Amino acid sequence: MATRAFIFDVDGTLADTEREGHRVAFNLAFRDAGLDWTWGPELYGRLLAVTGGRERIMQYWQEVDPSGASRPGAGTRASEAHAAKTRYYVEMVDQGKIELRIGVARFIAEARDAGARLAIATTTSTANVAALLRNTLGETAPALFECIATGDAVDRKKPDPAVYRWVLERMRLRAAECVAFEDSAPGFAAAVGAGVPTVVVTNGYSGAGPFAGAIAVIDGFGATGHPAAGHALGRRWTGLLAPREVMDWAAYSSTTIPS
Ligand code: XBP
Ligand code: MG
Repeated sequence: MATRAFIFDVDGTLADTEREGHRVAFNLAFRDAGLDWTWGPELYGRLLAVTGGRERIMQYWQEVDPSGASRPGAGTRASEAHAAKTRYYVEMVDQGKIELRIGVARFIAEARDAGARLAIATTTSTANVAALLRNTLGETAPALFECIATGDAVDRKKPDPAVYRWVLERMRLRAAECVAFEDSAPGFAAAVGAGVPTVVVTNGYSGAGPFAGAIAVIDGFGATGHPAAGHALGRRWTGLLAPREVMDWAAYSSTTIPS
């Protein structure tokens, strides 16, 4: 089936937001809340297995102080810390501290030229996505995406496929008519769980997967002077990722990936 749309994850895929963005914002919020917690890069990498910032806070709280985490009011405190974290994160993005990954803007422009419909499926909040898009791709950037599905839109976050199903429903597309771009094991599980053929674009936090069934696992989108590399359809691949090439990969792999 021909690819008609590309669905992008945000955190870790469009931009390396986690280590120097979300993590730093969490720590600032903890300080303000009088919580004696500091999430270093390695600990944060482990906590990324829990998707959603508020959920991540509660998971950590349960680990380090189970009785405190079970006390009345703990949930409200976590929500308040998470809201403060969002304010810090948006401030950092507004200050231009987070850039898109190399080659993302090029790929998006080429995808539009190729006639692909574009969407976003992310765990993070609408506020965070809006800030990132307007500060990197410009004020009109949200209009590039026909559908922006965030963690606020669904009851169950990734690795649950709900956010992808939401996008497919809104766009009236079948899973096999789309290709998703994800950077993490929970994100990959969400996309594949909805039957969407997926390209994994790894970063420092991606780990080894499992990414079984991905149509490609590559380390970036690639730009002139910065070729990406990895595997596609089981073969080594290097270069600048092109939308047409991704569409070809998806067509070729459609016989092996269930949809
Ligand atoms: C990203 C996340 C998010 C961010 C924080 O997952 O798990 O929780 O780390 O966002 P994905 P919030 O890239 O798979 O969508 O604090 O706004 O929840
Ligand atoms: Mg991600």
